[in-house]
Amino acid sequence: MKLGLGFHRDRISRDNFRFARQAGCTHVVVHLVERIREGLPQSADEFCFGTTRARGVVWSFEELAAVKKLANDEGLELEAIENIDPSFWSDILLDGPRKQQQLESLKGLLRSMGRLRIPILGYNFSLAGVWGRVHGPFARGGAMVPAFQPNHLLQDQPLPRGQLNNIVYDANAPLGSIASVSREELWQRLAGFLKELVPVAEAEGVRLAAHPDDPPLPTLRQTPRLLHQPQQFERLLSLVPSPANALEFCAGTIQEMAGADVCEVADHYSRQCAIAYVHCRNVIGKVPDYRETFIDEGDVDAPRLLRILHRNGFDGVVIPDHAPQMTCNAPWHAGMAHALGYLQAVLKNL
Ligand SMILES: [Mn+2]
Repeated sequence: MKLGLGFHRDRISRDNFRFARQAGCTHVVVHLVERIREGLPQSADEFCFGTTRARGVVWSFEELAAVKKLANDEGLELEAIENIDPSFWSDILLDGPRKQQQLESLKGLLRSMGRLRIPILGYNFSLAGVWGRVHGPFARGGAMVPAFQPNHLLQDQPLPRGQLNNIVYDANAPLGSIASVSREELWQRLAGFLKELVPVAEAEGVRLAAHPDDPPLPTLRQTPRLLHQPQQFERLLSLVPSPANALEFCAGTIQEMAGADVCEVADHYSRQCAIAYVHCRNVIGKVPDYRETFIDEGDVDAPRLLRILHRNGFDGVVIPDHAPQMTCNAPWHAGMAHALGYLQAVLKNL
């Protein structure tokens, strides 16, 4: 198993890649969605991640090549691109008129990734996305982390038009909320997406890796969520059986699922070789009331989890996903260094 670190676009830099290498990483994962806070429409609430700068034009071969080169220059491999910009697939998620055009663009992205040997595209087939969490000093010693707290009024706030995955992709969208969609219809949309993209991914040697819905509630913002219970991964995998139809195994989100034991889930899906890569973070509690924690405490027994994955032959990349922000001049870096040191020790002693 290999150690990696994930970077949002604004953290992709030579120094940060060097930091990852120094902390023992051999791999990196990048989020390329460029989110800005300026120009947010009135419909955006306090949880909104921002507006995307992309206008539906997928990341170019040259852009991906530059990120890969930066990683390689620092002795790192680029393992995955994590998350699809909402402007790339708004009509795939919403079944809009530009769906086919967007599918073709995403096939182009997979071809670029294949040429560059970037092995994984992580995605979250979700309308509301990661939304509604509060940030506070809820972890050990008052370290800052996200938490989710029961609030039914909040959870039912409708999803405004022009927003998907908790990002504004069309700041000029008309007022009002998105058209309602049934759970089965959303499964059909996911099936359509996979039927088009999985064969291309397979031919290119790229794996599509589905992240579960975080928070894992059955519905959020009046929209259904498809991956909020572990057995739903089975349905996803059976839609288009292929090594290229795989999971982004988020230990934290899975442990947050009602009734789920993340070690059992890891055992089940790693036996099927369905796991493309792992987010290893920790959490206390379950939906609708949980908070993130340091990797060494909480409900996920990370050493046991990683031993199970190892025993079942998983040899991919593990990244910390999120880590509590520690009180110092570099809260993100300190939190990640702590998580990476812990994971490195566990991986050396499997
Ligand atoms: Mn995750």
